[in-house]
Amino acid sequence: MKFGALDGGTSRRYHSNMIRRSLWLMFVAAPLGAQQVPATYEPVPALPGAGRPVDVAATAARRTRLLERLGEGLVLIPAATQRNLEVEVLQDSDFRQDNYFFYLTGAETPDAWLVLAAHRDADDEVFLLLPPRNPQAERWTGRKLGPGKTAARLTGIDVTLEVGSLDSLLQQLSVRTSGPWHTLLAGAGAPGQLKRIVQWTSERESMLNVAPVLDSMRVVKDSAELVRLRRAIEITVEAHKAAMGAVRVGMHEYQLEAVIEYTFRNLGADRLGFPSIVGSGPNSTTLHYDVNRRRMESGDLVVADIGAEYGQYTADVTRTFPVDGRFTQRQKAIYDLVLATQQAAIDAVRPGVTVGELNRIARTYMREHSGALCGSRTCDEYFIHRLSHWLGMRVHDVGDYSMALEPGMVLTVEPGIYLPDEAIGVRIEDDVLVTADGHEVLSAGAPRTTHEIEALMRGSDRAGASGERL
Ligand SMILES: [Mn+2]
Repeated sequence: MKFGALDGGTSRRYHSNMIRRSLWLMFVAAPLGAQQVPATYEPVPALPGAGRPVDVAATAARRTRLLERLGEGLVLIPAATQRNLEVEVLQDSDFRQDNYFFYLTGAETPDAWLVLAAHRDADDEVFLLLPPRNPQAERWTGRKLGPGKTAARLTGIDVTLEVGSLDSLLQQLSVRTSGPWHTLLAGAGAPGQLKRIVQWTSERESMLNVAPVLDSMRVVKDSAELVRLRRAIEITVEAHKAAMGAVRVGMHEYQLEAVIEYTFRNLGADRLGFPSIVGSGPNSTTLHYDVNRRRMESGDLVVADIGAEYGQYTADVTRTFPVDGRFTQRQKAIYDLVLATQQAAIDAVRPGVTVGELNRIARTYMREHSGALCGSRTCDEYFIHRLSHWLGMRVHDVGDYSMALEPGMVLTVEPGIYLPDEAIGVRIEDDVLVTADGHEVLSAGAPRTTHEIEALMRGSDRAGASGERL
């Protein structure tokens, strides 16, 4: 597999390179320009894509496509900014790159800028501006990607500059570039970046928001994106199997959450795509319940709506299973209606169909097959959320929901029925890739029918099962 584990010799080799490099630096007394990189510099595996190779042909193709769409003009994309752990008292210390910046560069460097210039009669230009490396700071933060040959090689962007030269670069480009300037007018997080953008905006006749164009590109995933998304989903599927195998009467929801998130991390997920929802009994009917503190009882259903993030892409898969390993007749009847509804919608996924049509197909199916299951009303009245959302670098990914499906789009299909009076909530969610002639269910590895779920749970040595076993 392309993104396999890094070979074991990496760290030692890195270490000896560090020593060699330090010695080399001692002999070169002349100050190194920030753009010069010692010839012995070798890439650290953690750069720039968290230890994973970046498909530089794919990121280059995305930049080219963007510039073709725009025709002429300038594009400024700021990276996410490094947060201050001491001041902001963060729960999670890790840096996460801005999705747009990552989409176009594959680089995880904070406080960087990407500048693209589309010319009508000349070749397009691409500039990556990076903070200069600071050996003192790197003793604390670890190796960063500074401007230079390594950055050029790892990102596929030939011209790398220091961030300090951003204003002068823009000044030069404004002379020889016609057409409007584009940037991310919403969501450019850092106050400093925002201030600069506002300043440039006031100096420009037109400053357009590039997000809608990028969003329309991001909604169709290329093959490099799908490699990462598939891995995120694979990891999430494993976590569901682990959760079904581990759940016991008397366990707390947070213990099941721990099994899930242990599995994520153990299989190389970078972080959670969103807070894990582990809702048992009455909590199974709360759509975004993520307190996860209840003790699970015999007869409960538990809804686990979870997603690992891998290489900036997140999965989103939901399974509902009985805490004691067996669905009651009533639970099975509700479950089977949700399952058949989901199948009806999945069967309809193919190019040309819209998300709105899928939603109608699902609701109609559920209504027509409700019988007396939900009392005097039909069950679709208890299906209180939407059927689908786009999936990608965000769990509710960018993209226009009125678009007809195209190959490469990835959406969730997730009907549910929630009956608070009976403490029964059932949601089944899968991640579906639109293909040229239909679809592929990327999360198909997670047990989905009551039969498959009960079989897995039976096989997980439940003799004398109790929470004390954990
Ligand atoms: Mn979802």
